[in-house]
Amino acid sequence: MKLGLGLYRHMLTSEYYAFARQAGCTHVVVHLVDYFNQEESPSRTNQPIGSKFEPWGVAGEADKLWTLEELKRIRQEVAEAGLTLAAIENLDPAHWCDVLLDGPRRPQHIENVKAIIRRMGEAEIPVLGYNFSLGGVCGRVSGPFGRGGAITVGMDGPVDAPIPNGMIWNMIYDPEAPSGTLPSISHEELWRRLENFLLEVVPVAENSGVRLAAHPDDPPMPMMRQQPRLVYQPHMYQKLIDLAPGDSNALELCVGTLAEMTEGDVYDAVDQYSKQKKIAYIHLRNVRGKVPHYQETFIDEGDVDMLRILGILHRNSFDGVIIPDHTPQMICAAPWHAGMAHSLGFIAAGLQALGC
Ligand SMILES: [Mn+2]
Repeated sequence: MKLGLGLYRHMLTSEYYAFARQAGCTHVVVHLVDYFNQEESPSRTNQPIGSKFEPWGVAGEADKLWTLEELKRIRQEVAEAGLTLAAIENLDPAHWCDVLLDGPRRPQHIENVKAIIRRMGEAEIPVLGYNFSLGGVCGRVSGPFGRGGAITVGMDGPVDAPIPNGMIWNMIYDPEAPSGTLPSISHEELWRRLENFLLEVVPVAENSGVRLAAHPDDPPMPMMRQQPRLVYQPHMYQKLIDLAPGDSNALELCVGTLAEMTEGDVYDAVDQYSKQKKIAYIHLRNVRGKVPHYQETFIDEGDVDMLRILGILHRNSFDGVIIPDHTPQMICAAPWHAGMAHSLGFIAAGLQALGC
């Protein structure tokens, strides 16, 4: 198994790459969507939270896809820092919102995703993480929920306020949208949209040598903001896998999100999907409680025995990248760095104990 660090767009600098190396990472996962473009600079060091009703920020430009040159440059800069670029995490809503919405520009947006995948293949970036969700990562609260009062995020009850027009996946893709809200759809309709997406895009990914890696819904509620959620129980990941054959239809397995789910068992789920070689990479974070009331914690204080998770992955010969996902903010001059260094040190020790 390989130790990695997830970096937001504004963190794609030599300083952050050096930090990853110093913490023992060999790999990085990068975000090219800028979730923080409406926030003041201090909060850019945290995970994007927004608030219960406010979005993360404004999506990118609809007609400006990530270019081959840009992708190659990032991969090269990461390599020059002594690291390997393992994945890009998340598509920009500006590029594929009508795939999620089944909107009028869907054919163009499917072509956008295919173009990004082909360019990633050419740039030798092997994994694209995505989150097929209308509501996105929404409705969370933050507070001193971590050990010692460390600021972290959680959920404190369902959020049913509908999604305003012009917003998808908790970002604004059309600031000029008329007032009003997105009509609710059924779970069946959402799964139909996913199936059509996979059937069109997975073959392109196969040909490009890129794996698509699905993140489960975070928070894993059946409904959020009056819209259905896709993968909100562990067994629903199997349904996603079975929709489209091929090695490229894979998972961005988030242990924290699985632990927040109300059914199943997080150890069984990790065993089930790692045995099938369906995990492209892993988000490893801990949590206390389950939806609709849970809190993210330090990696060594939540409900999940992380060493047991690593043991299961090792037994099933998982050889991919593990990143911390999020961590609580530690009280010091560099809260994000301290939280990540703590989590990375814990994971590194776990891997060393297993002989990885
Ligand atoms: Mn995650």
